[in-house]
Amino acid sequence: MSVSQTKPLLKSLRGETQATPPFWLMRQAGRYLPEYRATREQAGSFLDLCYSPELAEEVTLQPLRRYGMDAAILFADILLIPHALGQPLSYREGEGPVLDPVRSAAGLAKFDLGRIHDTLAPVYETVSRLSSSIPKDCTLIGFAGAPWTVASYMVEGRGSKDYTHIKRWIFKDPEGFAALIDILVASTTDYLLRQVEAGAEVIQIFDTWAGVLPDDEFRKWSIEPTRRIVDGLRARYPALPVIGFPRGVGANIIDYVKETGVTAVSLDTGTPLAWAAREVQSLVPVQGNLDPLLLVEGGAAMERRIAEIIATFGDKPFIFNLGHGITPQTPPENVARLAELIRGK
Ligand code: 1CP
Repeated sequence: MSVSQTKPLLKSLRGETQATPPFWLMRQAGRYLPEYRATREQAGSFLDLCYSPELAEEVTLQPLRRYGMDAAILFADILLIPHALGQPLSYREGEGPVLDPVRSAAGLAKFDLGRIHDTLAPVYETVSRLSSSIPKDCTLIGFAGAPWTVASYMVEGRGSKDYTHIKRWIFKDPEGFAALIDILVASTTDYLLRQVEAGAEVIQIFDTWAGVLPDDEFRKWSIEPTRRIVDGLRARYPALPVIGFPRGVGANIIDYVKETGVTAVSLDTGTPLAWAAREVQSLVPVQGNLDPLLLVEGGAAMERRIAEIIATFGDKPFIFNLGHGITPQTPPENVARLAELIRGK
């Protein structure tokens, strides 16, 4: 049997139940690690870090050296696509990403689909380096944001609390907004195909802000664009495992799983465990869903919840993860404890 068929993460994604579930953590590389902060400083800006294959490879490997996760996730960001399309982007200390907002169909003309790979080439180089430098049982995950979530930053110009501009656009001018989604479906599909060509073994699609959509708009702006991307990937790579993360969508996660064609789904913090085991894990392998703030807090409360999550999902195909990304204030020793508990040590 080849190594790739025995990797624990790939086994779960193929539908195998394992005594010890594989684990990785969303945003596992990042500011909670001192060695990340050092490399980030060396790189200069955050974008410079994303576009420096050597340094992006290094920060991807950092959490693996400490905790031996079962997956490495490419170090990049979901906003590289708007950047590569030509939308000015910067990351400001303490403020997160800032973009020149686009708020009408007329603003889309400046986006140039033909040239995105000139900008994104260093990301493919990072993937290619990682595919030979990660440990042999570790699985390499490539990723992108789902069109809706990426569009939310492109339209709002930053992280938002109320999503006023993007929501008014879909209500006022759905055809115009669909043109933006079309650009994102095409560019994201291409971007992910190149990551797979370079060595990514699994793709995760982050729809972090899917839960902002009203129920009757969810299919059109989250499910459909994701389905088109999954179809585009499978046309070239029929067996490619794809993990979806439609955050905050409640019971609509069932339609998401049935209609997008994802291989597995990542559950957010609020998803009831027993409900998800019955209604979702009966359809596909699940990943999740420890509250990242419980990882910050640590101690008995964290240990209890980890045990509960494993007890609920562990008897079917399962990947342990957080319910959202790790936060910068996480004590590294709590991550070590989490790894110990999952591995049963
Ligand atoms: O060094 C720094 O100060 C920058 C912080 C940072 C990091 C470490 C940003 C800016 N992006 C990243 C890396 C990143 N982003 C990864 C790869 C690292 C890994 O997982 O180990 C991934 C997968 C992402 C994905 C991402 N970026 C998402 C989806 C996942 C999620 O957490 O919801 C989103 C929404 C973003 C946008 C973004 N980029 C950066 C920040 C601070 C944000 C969030 C802004 C907001 O809260 O709205």
